[in-house]
Amino acid sequence: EMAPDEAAFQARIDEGIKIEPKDEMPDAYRKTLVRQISQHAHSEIVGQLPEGNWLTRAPTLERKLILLAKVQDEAGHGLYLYSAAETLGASRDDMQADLLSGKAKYSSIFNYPTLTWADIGAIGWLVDGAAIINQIPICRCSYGPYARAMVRVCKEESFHQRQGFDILHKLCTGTQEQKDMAQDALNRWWWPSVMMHGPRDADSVNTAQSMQWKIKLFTNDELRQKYIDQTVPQADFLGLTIPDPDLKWNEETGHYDFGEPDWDEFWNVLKGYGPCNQERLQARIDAHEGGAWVREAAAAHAEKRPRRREA
Ligand code: FAQ
Repeated sequence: EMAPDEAAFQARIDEGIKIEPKDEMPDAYRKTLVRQISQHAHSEIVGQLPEGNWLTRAPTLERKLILLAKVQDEAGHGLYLYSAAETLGASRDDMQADLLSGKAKYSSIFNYPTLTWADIGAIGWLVDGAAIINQIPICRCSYGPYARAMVRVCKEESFHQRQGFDILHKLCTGTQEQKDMAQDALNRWWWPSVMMHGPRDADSVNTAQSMQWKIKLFTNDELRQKYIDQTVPQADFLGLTIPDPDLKWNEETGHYDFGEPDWDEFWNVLKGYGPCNQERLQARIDAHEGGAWVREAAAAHAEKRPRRREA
C-alpha cells in the first residue's frame, strides 16, 4: 500500500504532469534520478576518452575537425546532465568525487580500447546509435529538467551517429584492407554495444520502479531489441557481418532473434575489471588534478570582483 502523498505523486506521474525541481517528490524518486542522471553525466565525460585517443591521428584535417566537434559535444552533454542532477540537490563536487573514487558507475562501453581508426566509426555508428535509442524516450520522461536536456542531446547524437556511419561507409567502399578494418571494429564493438543497454529485464533491479515513475519508458530488453532491429539492416548496407551466429529475422515476431551476450564480461566491466577501467579513471583523476590551478584561479577571480566594484 502506498502512503497517501506517494499515491498523489504517482497520480501526477500517471496524468503525464512533469515534475519540476521545486515540486515535492518522494525521496526514492529523487535518489533514483540523481543516480541515473549522474551516471549518465559521467558516461558522457568518460566517453570522450576513447575517441579523444584518435584526435591527433585522424586521417584528414576534415575528419579531425568533425571528431573534435563531436568530442566537445559529449563534454557539453556531461555539463547539461550535471546541471540537471544539481536541480535535485546533488552537489557537483560530490558527484565528481564519486566518479574519481570509482564509487560511481559510468557506461560499461567506454572501458573498451579504440585500436584503429575504424573504431571511431564503430563508436559513432553503434554507441551513439544505441545512445539515441535510449535517450529519445527520455525526452518524454517525468522529470522536466532531464527531459528538456535530452532534446538537444538527441539532435547532437544523431549527427554523431551519421558521422560514425560515414566513416565506416568510406572504409567499406575502399580497399580490402580498409573493409577488413571495419569488420574487425564491428567484431569487437558489437557485443559491448548490445550489453550497453543494461542487464536483462529479469536481472534489472531498477526497471520496474523507474517505469512506474516514467523515468524509464521502455525496459532494457525492449530498447536492446529496437537497437538490434535498427542496426542489422545498416550492417547489411555496409556489407559487414554482425558477429552473432544466432542472429536471424523472425517472420512471426517481426524482430530479429539474437544470441546471448557474455553477461559475465558485462558484470566484470561494471566491477572495474574491463580492459580500460583503470586507464579511464586515471585519465579523469589526472585531468582533475591538472585542472586544480584553473579552479583556484577562478575562485580567486570571483572573490576579487565584488571588492573591485566596492573600490
Ligand atoms: N554500464 O537496474 P538496471 C553516452 C548498472 S550513452 C554501467 O537495469 P537502470 C553517449 C545500473 O546503473 C551512455 N552500468 O539500471 C555517448 C545499475 O547499477 P546501480 C550513457 C550499468 O538504471 C556516446 C545496475 O547496473 N547513457 O554516454 C549499465 O534501471 C558516444 C542494474 O541495472 C545513459 O546513462 C551499463 N551499460 O538501467 C558519449 C542513459 N547498465 O546504479 C560519448 C541513461 C546498467 O543500481 C561517446 N541511463 N548498469 O548501482 C539509463 O537509461 C539507465 O540507467 C540504464 C540502466 C538503461 C543504463
